[in-house]
Amino acid sequence: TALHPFLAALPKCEHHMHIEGSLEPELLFELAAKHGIALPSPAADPAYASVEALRQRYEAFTGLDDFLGYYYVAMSALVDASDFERLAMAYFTRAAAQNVRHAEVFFDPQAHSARGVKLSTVVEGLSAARDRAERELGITSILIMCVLRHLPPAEGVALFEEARGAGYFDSDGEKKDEKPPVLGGIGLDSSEKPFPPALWTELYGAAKEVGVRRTAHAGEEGPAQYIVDSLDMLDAQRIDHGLRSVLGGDEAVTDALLKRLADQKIMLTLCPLSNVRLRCLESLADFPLRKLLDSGVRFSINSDDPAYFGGYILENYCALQEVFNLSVRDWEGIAKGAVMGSWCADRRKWEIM
Ligand code: ES4
Ligand code: ZN
Repeated sequence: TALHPFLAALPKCEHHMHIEGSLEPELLFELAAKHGIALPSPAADPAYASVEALRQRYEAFTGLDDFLGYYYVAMSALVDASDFERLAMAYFTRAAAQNVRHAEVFFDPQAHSARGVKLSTVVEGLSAARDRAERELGITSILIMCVLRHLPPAEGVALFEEARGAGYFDSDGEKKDEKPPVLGGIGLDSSEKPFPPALWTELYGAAKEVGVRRTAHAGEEGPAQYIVDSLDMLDAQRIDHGLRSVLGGDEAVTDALLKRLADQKIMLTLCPLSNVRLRCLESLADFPLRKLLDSGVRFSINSDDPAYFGGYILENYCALQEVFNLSVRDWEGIAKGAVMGSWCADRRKWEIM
């Protein structure tokens, strides 16, 4: 697009990307070889025959759960702290090259502990990358620990208590003597539909009680009511995706919800290329960008799982621009909203703008 250089140069913030979702097929095969980990045989699934075959399979996801199958298999190649550091540095390097100045990054500890990889190993690798990225690339970041909603709620609560007990959260009232805290919030991800927000009240109550910031995936495949419930029952301060709040469906729910999101400055972290690849949208033309802009709801545009969905943040910005042909002022407004909705310190926001 004609605006490509402008969109590339725009100082950007990203709030919705899963670091495990930035594992490119090349690094996946390399790390699997390093650790002698067997991926599914090409006889069982031809997608694992080569980097190219895997990439091609990623273009044919039938929905969220189909994608998640590949996502969880691929992360079996992440074993030691240096793997997580490499993974995250690869993302930060690509993000910084696209003028991302601040990134809020999800990770899924339960997908690793299920394979015997400890929370401390994951946190050690990711926080090393976080420190290096700030020093070497000038990109700041916040790590957000996600709980997998397809697992029992009690296991999510136990994970939260483990992280809190280790002093990992940067909330007020935490002990900050030994090592500096490294986690800036919690999130809720994985398979959405049969796992409603009501299951997660204890986890979110515990996080709120100790001042830990809270976001949650809602309204990706699930209904608009899940967004309402994430606000009412979980006191979520941000909504990941939230697509169903703007997409129509039950207008009695969505009209009131949009007004509430705008009034309370709840940010939606949207992921257009993800929505198309996971068939939440038939095509990008159905992405409700105009309605979002007109509604006054704060939102950001993000990559979700860039290695799987056809691009990083700039590819998401550019793909929207090709379809919607927005003005420079529209884009400046979107980028500014993303800065303002970030969880970094106010002084960092002024630096970025
Ligand atoms: C995810 Cl796109 C999406 N939705 C829900 N959970 C996820 N984990 C990684 N990507
Ligand atoms: Zn996501």
